[in-house]
Formats: sequence, structure tokens, C-alpha cells
Amino acid sequence: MQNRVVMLADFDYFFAQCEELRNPTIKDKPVVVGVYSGRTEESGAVSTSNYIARKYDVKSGMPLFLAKRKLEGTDAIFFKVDHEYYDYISGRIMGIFRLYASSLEQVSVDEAYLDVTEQVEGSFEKAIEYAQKIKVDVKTQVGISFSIGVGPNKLVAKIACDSQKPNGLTIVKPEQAKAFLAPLAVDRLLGVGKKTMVRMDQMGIKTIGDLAKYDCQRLIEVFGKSLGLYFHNASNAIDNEPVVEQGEAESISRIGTLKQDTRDLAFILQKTDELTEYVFKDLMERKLSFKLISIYVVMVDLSSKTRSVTLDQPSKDKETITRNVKSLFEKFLGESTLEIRRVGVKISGFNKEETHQKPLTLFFQ
Ligand code: DCP
Ligand code: CA
Ligand code: CA
Repeated sequence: MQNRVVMLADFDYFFAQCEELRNPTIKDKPVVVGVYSGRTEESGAVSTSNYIARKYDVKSGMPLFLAKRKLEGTDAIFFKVDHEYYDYISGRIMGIFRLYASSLEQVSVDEAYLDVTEQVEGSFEKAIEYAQKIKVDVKTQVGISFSIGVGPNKLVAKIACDSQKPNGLTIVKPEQAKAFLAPLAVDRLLGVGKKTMVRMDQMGIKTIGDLAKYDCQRLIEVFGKSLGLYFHNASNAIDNEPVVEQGEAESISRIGTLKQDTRDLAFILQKTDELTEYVFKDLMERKLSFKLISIYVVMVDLSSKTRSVTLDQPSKDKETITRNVKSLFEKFLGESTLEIRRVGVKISGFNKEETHQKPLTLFFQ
């Protein structure tokens, strides 16, 4: 099975960059976006600031009066947060991301994971160009810059992204992932808060590398089974959490273009077997069973059709998908005379109880 290629995109100084976007003349001044509590004119906190203001030591969360003091004598400009506008800009960017990824998982107003494995054919070299293409596209269409981390999984992509901001592009290949994480402090891992960090410090664990080398059994004794295992895996750059579309994870599907337009069943099945492989991999990661199998067909005239079959019993296995996809195509070819250009495989009808199992990392938030 192929390596995954996962990206995390995080918009640069987002709220402040949005303000720059609609007021281009302020770009070379310190810009601060604040939440005003309304008590007095001055009371409130800094939401974020541009990188010029950061040079004066202005930080998110800082009281506004303090930020004003630090920026005294400069031509700094202060804005009130305008969430509606930031959400609108964010939505436009997410819409563009969606065109570039097999799945998109938005984690906040300014952050999203993109699974681009298929688009770059598992190649980290291609991922560099691909990431640049996305950056240029968004910059041209929306006018916003962001940083991208690329890694073999979400965990590595996130830390890669944080390591170079703003406008960064950081690639960590699978074989570099462990060494990349090793020198970093353990609290860079999701789930390692102040208390855990103190406990780990007492155990002689300061860096992610220390944690990776630590006896896994002992970690389980100290932190319990699921957390202990998670710490062991995460520090070893192992993370199998799929990139899942939020709220919409009701089906798993893949679409591909045939090398040539055809009506040849064997040729089509070669492609659908490949797609089924990906679908099945997602299915395994999410540990679901399905009841519905569908094919999606795009003809040479670009018209499209779907055909589905419902199983008597929920299934978890690949052979069931392959077999049903085959018979759906056999039937379909009998009904249509046009040559086929693109094909897709989809499974759905997941067991509701299984879909409600949350991934481990959600417990930390
Ligand atoms: N935010 C906030 N209060 C905080 C932190 C952040 O209101 N304490 C808001 C404003 C930010 C947005 O969330 O623009 C995204 O947060 P990030 O942590 O990603 O920070 P920025 O995008 O501002 O800067 P960076 O360039 O470091 O990503
Ligand atoms: Ca962010
Ligand atoms: Ca950001």
C-alpha cells in the first residue's frame, strides 16, 4: 500500500491578513485585531496581529492596553474582530482546497487538512510543486497567503506547518519523520499539556525523541492503555487518523479517469479495483461496515450515471465491494452504448453506532 501524503494548511496571521486584504494601504504598518469587551474603550484582548506588530512583542491573548503601550509611537492600526467577514474569506479558500484534495478536513476557521495522496501519486517531490500550485491559486483568487506542512500523516503535517511561518512550505518525508520530531519538546504533541509534561519530565522525558525511545509497556502503566499507546505511536511519527470531511463522513468514494475511453469490462475493472483499494483502506481506518455499494460512471459526452446495490447483511470486506462493482458494471454496459471516460466506486450505509465512535484525538479537545 502506498504512503499517504497529507497537508495541513494554516492561514498566516489570519484575522489581521483579512483586514489587510480589504485595506491594502495598511500592509506596511503594525495591524492588530482585537476583541473589545465594551467595558471601557481600552478593555479587551488581542485576537491576532500582523508580523510587523509581532516585532513589537504583541501577542494573541494580550490585553489591548498592553498592545497599545508596546506600539506607542508607531502608526499601528487597531480593528475590531469581524467574524462574518473572516468566515466568508475562509469559506472561499476552503472551496478552492476542496478541488485539490480527495478529502478535506477543516479544523478551524484558518486550518484544514488535505489528503492529496492520489493527486501526487504518493510522491513527496510532486507534493512540493502541488503545494506551490495551491498557494498560487489561492493567492491569485482570494489574496491570502498561508503556510503548508506536508507529511505522511496529520500529526507530522501539523508540526511541519508550525515549524515555518508565515508563507512556509515544509515537507517531511516518511523516512525523515522520526528524526524531524525527535528534538522537539514533548508538549508539541497534541494531548501533552502542562500536567503530563511535568510527569514526563520526572520520568526523564523532555523531547519527543526521549518519548519515542521510552518503554511502551511502562508508558501504558503510567498513562493508561489508550493514552500510553498514543504517546508511543505519536512520538514515533505513527498516526493513522484519516483526513475526514467534518459532518459529511456518510460515504467513502474514489473517482478516477480511465487511460482511454472504453467499453471493455476488464479494462474498467482494472481501474475500479485500484479505486476499491483506496476506498477499502479508508474503510479499514475508520473500522466501519457498509450496506450500500455504488458505481459512478461518466460517459464520453460527459453525462453521468450511478448504479447501486444494497446488501442483505452489513459487510466489512473488500471482496464484497469488488464482486458487486463487477456485476454493476456488467449490467451497466448492457444498458448503455456510450464509451466510458471516468469511473467511481462508493460505499455508504454505514452502521450508525460505529460512525459515532470518535477518534482518540478528539478526547483532547
Ligand atoms: N485567535 C484568537 N485568539 C487567540 C488565538 C487566535 O482570536 N488567542 C484567532 C485570530 C487568528 C486565528 O484565530 O487570526 C487563527 O489563529 P492562529 O493561531 O493560526 O494565528 P494566526 O493565524 O493569527 O497567526 P499565524 O500566522 O501564527 O498562524
Ligand atoms: Ca491556526
Ligand atoms: Ca494561522
